Amino acid sequence: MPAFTTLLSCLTLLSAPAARLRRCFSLNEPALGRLIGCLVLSAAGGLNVAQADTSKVESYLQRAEVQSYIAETASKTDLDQAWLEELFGAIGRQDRVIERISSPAEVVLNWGQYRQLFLKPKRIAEGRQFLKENAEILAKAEREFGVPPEIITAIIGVETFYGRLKGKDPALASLATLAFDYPPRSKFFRSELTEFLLLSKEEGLDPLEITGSYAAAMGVPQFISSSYRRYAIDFDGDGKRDLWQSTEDVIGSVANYFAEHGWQPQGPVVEQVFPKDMAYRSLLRKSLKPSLKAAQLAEKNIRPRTVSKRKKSLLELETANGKQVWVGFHNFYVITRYNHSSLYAMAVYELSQEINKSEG
Ligand SMILES: [Ca+2]
Repeated sequence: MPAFTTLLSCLTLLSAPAARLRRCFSLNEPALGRLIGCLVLSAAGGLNVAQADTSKVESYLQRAEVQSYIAETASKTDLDQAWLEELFGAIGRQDRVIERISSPAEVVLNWGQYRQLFLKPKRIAEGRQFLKENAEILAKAEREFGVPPEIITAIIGVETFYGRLKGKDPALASLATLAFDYPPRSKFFRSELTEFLLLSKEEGLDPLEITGSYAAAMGVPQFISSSYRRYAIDFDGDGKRDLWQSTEDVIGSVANYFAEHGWQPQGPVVEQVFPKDMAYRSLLRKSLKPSLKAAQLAEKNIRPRTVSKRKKSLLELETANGKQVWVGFHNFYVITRYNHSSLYAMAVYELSQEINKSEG
């Protein structure tokens, strides 16, 4: 039932995996656009997602550019040429990855729709559970990195539904496909491919066994390879950084990621404001980076209750009931370092607030 499989994967896409949605936004490829693509595929008889294209395609080792990549990588790093040849001989192009990264952006979700996807009762309830079960580790992470338990939990909840949906695409083949068969982002993915190979060697992992999102975001917190190498930590002290199995490593690594990106302990995140007129609109900026001083906001009659000396940003979010206006503080910007989207940061923040409330 290939069509059914495809449809199922589409429905899963809508109901849960932030990992995929996240990629939708960070790679400028809205979820609904992809959903529509999926539905068109399934209506047409589709392709079997579960058994994607490995049998008929040529291996990457047969390609001249891959051979030069291997030679170059073996000379620039301490990765062994024969090992690389063996790996690339075992993998081929993943058409599904190309389809997913290049499907057209037909519909963009507004804040109201995006919020609905992530602020469901189940995700909130499981977040409270996660917070309770991991209270000690989360407290330790807060002591060491200054990042509150509910923010770490919300990231994990939005990314993979607390580790349940970590992605099933073969990471090496996906990265090779994006590096060698997707020219618009080949530079970035070639670099990630090398990072991935180095990571596998450093952590003693079999590159052919590792799975992740189609863009090879991996483990419970969905770190891409370069982030894994740079920011993952061994928080349970067993000598390995394991973002698949060790909840302690996952919590410590997310906290470390935030600390390294400048999270301000006890700092404000975001506050809704209620302007009386539209004058604020001249302060809206494309960039996520905070650039506004309190005086500039006050000039347009925006006076958040939260006092912060650091620069702020102003957000205008669409919902079914009209526009909302929010002031984003420095920590809001830090959340967007995890995924470059203000909607993502809003979802993480609101989920963190919800799971922090006591039940009932
Ligand atoms: Ca560990």
